[in-house]
Amino acid sequence: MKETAKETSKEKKFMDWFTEILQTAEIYDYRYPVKGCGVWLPYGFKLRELTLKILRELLNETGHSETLFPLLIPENMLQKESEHIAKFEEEVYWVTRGGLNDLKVKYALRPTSETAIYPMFSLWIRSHRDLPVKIYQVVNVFRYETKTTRPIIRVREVMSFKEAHTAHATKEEAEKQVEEAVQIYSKFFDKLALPYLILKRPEWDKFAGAEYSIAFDTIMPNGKRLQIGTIHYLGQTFSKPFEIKYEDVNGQQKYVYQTCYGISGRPIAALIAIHADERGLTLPPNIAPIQAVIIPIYTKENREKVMGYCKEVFSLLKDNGFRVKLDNAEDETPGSKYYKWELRGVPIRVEIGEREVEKSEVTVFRRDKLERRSVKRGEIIGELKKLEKEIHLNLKERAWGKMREKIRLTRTLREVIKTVEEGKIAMAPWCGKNSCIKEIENETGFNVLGTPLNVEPPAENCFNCQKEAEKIIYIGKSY
Ligand code: P5A
Ligand code: ZN
Repeated sequence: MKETAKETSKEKKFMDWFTEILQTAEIYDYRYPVKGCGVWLPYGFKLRELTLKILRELLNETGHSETLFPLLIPENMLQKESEHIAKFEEEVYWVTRGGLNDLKVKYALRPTSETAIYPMFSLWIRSHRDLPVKIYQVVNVFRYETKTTRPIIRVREVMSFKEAHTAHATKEEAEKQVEEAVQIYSKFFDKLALPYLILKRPEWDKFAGAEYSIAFDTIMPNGKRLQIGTIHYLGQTFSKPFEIKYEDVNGQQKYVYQTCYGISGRPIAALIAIHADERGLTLPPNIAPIQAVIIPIYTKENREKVMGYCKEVFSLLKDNGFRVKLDNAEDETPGSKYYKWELRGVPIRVEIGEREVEKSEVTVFRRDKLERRSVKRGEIIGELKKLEKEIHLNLKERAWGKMREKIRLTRTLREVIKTVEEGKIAMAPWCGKNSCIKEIENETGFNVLGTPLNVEPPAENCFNCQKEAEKIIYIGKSY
């Protein structure tokens, strides 16, 4: 479907801004000479690492074990499950040569790791006592994306792909695992102060090989949906071709039930775009590489006195577990330092000059609300800890508010189209029949995003066929 010129230029403007800010804030440089590949810069790497740490903790504390599988997948393994290969075929990179020799068996660069992990599951799982298996890995995956590539959002080498894979004795246990994954991912996105919709994807948008897929979607500032995580119930789709069997308590051989779920770098793209303002990024304190930056303001005469005090405050913050930086660069004005760290999203700035030293206090500036206030020296730690919580809460509430503003309840197809064309996401009562909405994607170029879980049927008629509605459906533009 063709986008109108106006929409294209709006999208281009947003992407230009996004690409530019990633670079100037020293997060990610998209100028690498391979399409769809970019470089995580030191500051961005730290942000990525802190984000990863949160997810690792959530997975570890719920009984997932970290593993590491090879990058290469032999062709016959990748092809073992027919639906899976049918969808991934056009996105796979192949290794066909080793040095000077043509390889007898081609190797795929993993586009995801089901077909790397499940042959090993079939060796490891023998008895009901081996179950459940809950593992995850953090790896690079390669997808020869045919849609327009975008920095971090749609790349061909997905870095830090966090994928979990589980195996269970029964369908019930596997579906319980899906629920646990929904809880884990909800907590994860809450910690990034990201708003989300949890939607069951329509039949035609399921993961390759899944019985059903549940996705976390957020809405970018330009109104487009960005999928930031997915959870798939696989049933026995893979366990049968891969022969992943166990002996139950009665000595019978049974196929396991499986789930898998994954998150890429997209949440970082989302939190950068969603929390940003005209001055640049605003990072939630729990993942900010620098949580507080101290800026000394001095003249030739009082330099030593001010710097001495700054160093004391620096040590105080450091000793109390803050990720703190004292910006003591000589050749920059305080103003240009403010500008630099605001752009990079440092949530708290501590300004120290003659006045602060004399009064034994500091001036604290919060990045999210752009507000300043004085804090007594003896109260710095308590106040800054409190402030971090306030900033997190404010960012989270502001972002949820902005997302809600972008969703509109619509009752007719005309309203749906109007809403989405205005750059919003439409929410509509729907009869629940795929045949009713199947053509909408082709006719409008919009995406059917899915239905929310556990929502009562609305007492209204389907926006399209006017029959009784059974579900709510979300429709919008998407990355
Ligand atoms: C779940 C983990 C899977 O691959 N296998 C293992 C399952 N699901 S998925 O939906 O295909 O991908 C998981 C998440 O990765 C993000 N993603 C991408 N991010 C950036 N660039 C890409 N090219 C890309 N492709 C997928 C999506 O956010 C998805 O939720
Ligand atoms: Zn209908």
